[in-house]
Amino acid sequence: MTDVLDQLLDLDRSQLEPTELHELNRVELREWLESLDYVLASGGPDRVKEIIEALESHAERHGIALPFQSDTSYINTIAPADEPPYPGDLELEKRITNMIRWNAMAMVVHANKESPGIGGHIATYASAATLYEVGFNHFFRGRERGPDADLVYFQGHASPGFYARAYLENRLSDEQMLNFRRELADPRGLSSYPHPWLMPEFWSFPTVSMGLGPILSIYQARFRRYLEDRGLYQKGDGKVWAFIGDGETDEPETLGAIRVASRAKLDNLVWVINCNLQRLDGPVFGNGQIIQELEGIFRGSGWNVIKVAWGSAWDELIKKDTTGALIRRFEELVDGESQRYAAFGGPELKERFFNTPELKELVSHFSDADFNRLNRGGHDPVKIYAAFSAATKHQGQPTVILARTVKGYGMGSAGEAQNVTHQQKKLDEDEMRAFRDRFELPITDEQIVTNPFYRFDADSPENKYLLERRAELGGFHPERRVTAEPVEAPAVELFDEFMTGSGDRAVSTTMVVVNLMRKLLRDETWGKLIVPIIPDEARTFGMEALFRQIGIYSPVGQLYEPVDSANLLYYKESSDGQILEEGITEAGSMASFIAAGTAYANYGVNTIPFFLYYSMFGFQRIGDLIWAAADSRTKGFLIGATAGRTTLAGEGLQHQDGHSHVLAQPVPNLLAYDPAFAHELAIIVQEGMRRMYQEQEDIFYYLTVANENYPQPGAPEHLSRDELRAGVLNGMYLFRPSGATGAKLRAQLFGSGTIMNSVLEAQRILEADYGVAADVWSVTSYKALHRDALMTERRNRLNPAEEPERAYAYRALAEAEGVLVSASDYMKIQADALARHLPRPMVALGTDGFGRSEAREELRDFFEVDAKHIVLATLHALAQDGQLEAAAVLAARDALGIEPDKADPYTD
Ligand SMILES: Cc1ncc(C[n+]2csc(CCOP(=O)(O)OP(=O)(O)O)c2C)c(N)n1
Ligand SMILES: [Mg+2]
Repeated sequence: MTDVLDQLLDLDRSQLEPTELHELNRVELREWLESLDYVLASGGPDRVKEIIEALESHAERHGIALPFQSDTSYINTIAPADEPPYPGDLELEKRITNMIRWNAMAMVVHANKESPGIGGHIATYASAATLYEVGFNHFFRGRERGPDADLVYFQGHASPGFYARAYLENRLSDEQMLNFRRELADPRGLSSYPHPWLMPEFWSFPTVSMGLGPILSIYQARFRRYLEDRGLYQKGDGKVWAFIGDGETDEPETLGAIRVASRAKLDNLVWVINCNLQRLDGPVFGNGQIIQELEGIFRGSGWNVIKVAWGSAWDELIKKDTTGALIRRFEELVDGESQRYAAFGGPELKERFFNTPELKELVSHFSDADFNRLNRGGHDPVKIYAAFSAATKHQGQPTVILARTVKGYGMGSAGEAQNVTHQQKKLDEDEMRAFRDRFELPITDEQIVTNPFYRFDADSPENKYLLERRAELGGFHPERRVTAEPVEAPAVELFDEFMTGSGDRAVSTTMVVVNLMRKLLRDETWGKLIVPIIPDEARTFGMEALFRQIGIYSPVGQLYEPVDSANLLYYKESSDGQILEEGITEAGSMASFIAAGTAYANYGVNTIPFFLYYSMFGFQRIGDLIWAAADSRTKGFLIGATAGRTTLAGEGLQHQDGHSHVLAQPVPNLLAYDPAFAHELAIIVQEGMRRMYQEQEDIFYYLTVANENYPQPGAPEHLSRDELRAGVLNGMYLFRPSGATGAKLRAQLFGSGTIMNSVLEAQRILEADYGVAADVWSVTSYKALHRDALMTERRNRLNPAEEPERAYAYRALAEAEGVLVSASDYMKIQADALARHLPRPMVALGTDGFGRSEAREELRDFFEVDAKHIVLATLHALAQDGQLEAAAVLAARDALGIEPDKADPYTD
C-alpha cells in the first residue's frame, strides 16, 4: 500500500476533500486491479472467475444489488490472438465469392429487365455472401458425411446467392438461371425462395416466411437428438445451421423458443444472425444497437454468443486504444448513425465517428484509403472462420453468431446501406460496371449487356477449388435427397377391433384415436416410428397412460422422483422416451411435427408424427406453420381434438372450433376428415399410413376428433368392406338407409362428426312423426368430395367433346331420392361449396358464429344443428320442392318447439 493511501484510509471518507477522495478512489481501484492481474497471472482465467463470483455473492450478502448487465463490451468476442489460422486460400475464395455476388445480382437484374415487377432481392445476399462462403468452403458438411452431415436453413431472401453458387458448381443451367422466378417457363425456372414443394431436389426448408426458419431449426436440432437418443439414427457431429435476418428477430417465432434450445443443451445448433442493421423499410433498431440487444437476450437465455462486429483492420486501433475511448465510442454509437458510414463511406466515418481529440489521435496516421478498409466483421473471412470454428466446437449450449454486415454490400450508389436497398432490383449498365470494377471481375462490357452470367473454366483454379472443397465436405448444399425406403402399412386386420361396435359402452372418437395409436405403438414395425406430440394436453385427451408406457422424452432422463411415482400411470421422463411433451406451445409442437414428418428426407428415417392438440389452437393460430409443413412435404397426422363448436361444451368462444375444416381447405396436399365413428377412423389412419409411407406420397392428414361419448356402431352391414372403405376415404357413404320403404316423401340426410347423432335422431323423427323416409349418409370429408367435384368439372371443361363424367358425390346420390339436407359442427360453407355439384339443391346446417359456454343440448339448439332443426330443414326443403304445404311445415315448427324469433347464432 502506498503511504498516501495509508493516510487516507485512516480518515473518515465523508471528511475528505474532493481531490483527496478522488485520489483515494483511484489508488484503491488500482490496488484491486493489480490484485486481479496477479491472480490472472498465477491462477489463470478460471481462478479469476471464481474470485469474481465469490466477490459478487459476498457483496449480495451485504445487501448490495449489483447492476444487471447481460451484454458484453461492443467488441468481437474472440480476441485476435485466439483466432485460428485460416485454412483456405483467401485469394481464391475471394474471387469465387465475388463471382457468386455477381451472378446473384445479375440474375435478379436480368429477371426484372425481362419482366419488370417479377421481383427478387440483391441486398440480402450481398450482405451475407462472405458468411455463407466461409460455411460452404469450410463447414457445411454434405449428405455423404452420414451422421456428421449438417442441415442448413438458408435465409429465404438470399436465395439468388445459392442459385449463383449452384450455377458455378454446374448444378444449374444458364436457362434455369435466366428463368429465375419463371417457374412456368420452359425450361422450368427457379423458385423465388426455398420451396421443397417446387424444387424438391434442391430445397429442404422453406424459410421465407420470417420467423419460421428459426423456430423450425431449434426443433430440428432437438429432434435430431431425439432420433439419436432413441437409437433411430446414428449419433454424429452433424449440426443444424440457421441463417437469420436481424429484422427477422422481431418475429415472436424467432425468439420465442430460444430457451428450448438452451434447456436441451443443443450444442448441435448454430444460428448466424446477419446483422446488417437494416430490414425492409429502414434500420432494425436505429436508436439503439441490435447486436447488443440480441446479445443480452441470448446470453440471458443460456446461449453461447459470439459477436463478429469488427473486421481485422480495426484490430490495430482497438489494441492501441489504452484508454477505452474507442470501445466507449462503439458503445454509444447507435445503428442509425453507423448506417451512414456504410452508406457514405470513409470520409463520413472519419468525420463523424472519430469525433474527439482522443479518437482523432488514434487515426492520425490514417490515409483516406485506410478509413475505407475499416470493415465490418461479417465481411471478414478470418473473423467469420474463427467464429464458426468456435461455434462448432462449443459444448453444452447452442451458439448464436451475431455478425455485423452492410446491407447491399458492394451495390454502391445502387443501394449500399440505403433504406431502399432491400427492394432494389434494377441496376443500370453504369451501376453494373461499377459493381464489376469493385469486385475486380473478369467480365467485359459486352457480356454485361448479353448473357450476364459467368462461370469459371473447368480447369481453372477457382473451379477446381470450389468443387474440391465441396467434395471434401461430403457433397453440395442445398440438396434434398430422399433415401428412406417404403415401409409396408399395417395390415387392415390390425384394426379389426375398431370395425365392430362398442355395444352399450360409450366411447369418444378421441378415445378411439388414442387406442389406435396404442395399437400402433405395440406393432413391431411401426411401434418405434410413431412420434406422439402433445402441447400439455395429454390428460384432456385421456392419453396419460402413455406417459408410463412409452415415456416422455428428456435428454437428461428424470433427475427427480415424480410426485405421482406411486401411481401406476406416473409422469415418466426418460432419455429414450417416445412422447414429445412440448409444453404449451402449438408452434413448437408444429415445428416438431415438421421435423418428425420430414425425417424420411433429412435422415432417411420414416418417423410418423401424431400431433394431438385442441383443434381451436391449430389452423387459426399456427396456420403459417401448417402451410410450411405442406411446402416441406411433411407426412403425419394432425389430430384436432376436442373439436366441434357445439361438442366442446362449457368452454366458450375462444375454445369452440367450428371452422378449422374451412381453414384446412386451402392446403393442397392436406387431406381433412371429420369422422363420426371408430370404424371410419381406423380406415382413414390405415390408408393414411399406406399412402404416406408405403406409396411414399407427400401428403398429410387432418382429423378432427371429439370428446363426446356415445356407443360406436361398428361397420354397417349393408356394405361390403371394400365399399365401406371406398366410401369413407372418398368422403361419403350410406351409413343407415331408411327402413320405411313405402313412404312417399323422401330425404337424404348428411351427417358428420358428432352431429351424426342428431342426424340419426332426425331420421327417426321424420319417419315416425312425418312419414318421411330419410337415408342417412356419413360425410367423412367435405374437402375430399369438393376436390373430386372440382377435378371432374375441370376434366369435362377441358374435354368438351367427351362423355362428361360425374363427381363421386353426384354418382353416390344418383339413385337416392328426395331432398338433400346436411348438418355438421362446422360452418355451412363446407356443404354449400359442394352443393352445386350435386343432382339437386342441398340445405346446409352448420355452426356459423361465435361459440359460448353452455351444455351440448343447448348449444345445438342455439346453432340449429340438433335433430329438431334438421327435421324442420327437411320439411321446409320438401315444401320448397312443392311436395308439402307450407302450413304443414309451420305446424311442425310449432310442434317441434322452435321459436321463429330465436336468436341468430351468426349475429348474436
Ligand atoms: C412473416 C413475414 N413478414 C414479412 C415479410 C416480408 N419481408 C421480407 S424480407 C423483409 C425484411 C427482412 O429484413 P431482415 O430480416 O433484416 O433481413 P435482411 O434482408 O436485412 O438480411 C420483410 C419485412 C416476410 N417475408 N415474412
Ligand atoms: Mg437485416
